[in-house]
Amino acid sequence: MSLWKKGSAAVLAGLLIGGLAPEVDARPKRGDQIPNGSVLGCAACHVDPNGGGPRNVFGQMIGQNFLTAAGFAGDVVWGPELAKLDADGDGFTNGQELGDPDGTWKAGDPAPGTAEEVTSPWDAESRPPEATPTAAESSTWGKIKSLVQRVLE
Ligand SMILES: [Ca+2]
Repeated sequence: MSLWKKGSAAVLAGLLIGGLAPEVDARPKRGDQIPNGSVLGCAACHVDPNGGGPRNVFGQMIGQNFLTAAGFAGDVVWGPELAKLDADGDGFTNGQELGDPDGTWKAGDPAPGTAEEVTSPWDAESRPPEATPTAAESSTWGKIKSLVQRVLE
């Protein structure tokens, strides 16, 4: 192995050990910085469910505007502002999908809602279930009323 190759290998090893490894170790903390983050794991923000690599639309939203600092040292700023946005455009806010519609949950608080109700804020096909219609809404009169409302909108 030439001196150049040895040097390159050493630099590469240094990058892998010193540069990338801490990043991989450090970021799982962010799962504890969004409500029900433990339900979704790294997939909450990353395309790869094991974490690292490209971010999904929710992760991009956080990376662009809701970190305390750039890079892996930054913490997620969860609150009303991020909760009211709809990263995947499915009509449900990030907060509704994560069980904290008002964005009042704080890191360290018990997870809001139930794990079964958590949906993916990066996936427009994953949405909270529609509210079950009441008996009145299911009646013929209720259906007519809802049709009229849709026409008027
Ligand atoms: Ca969704």
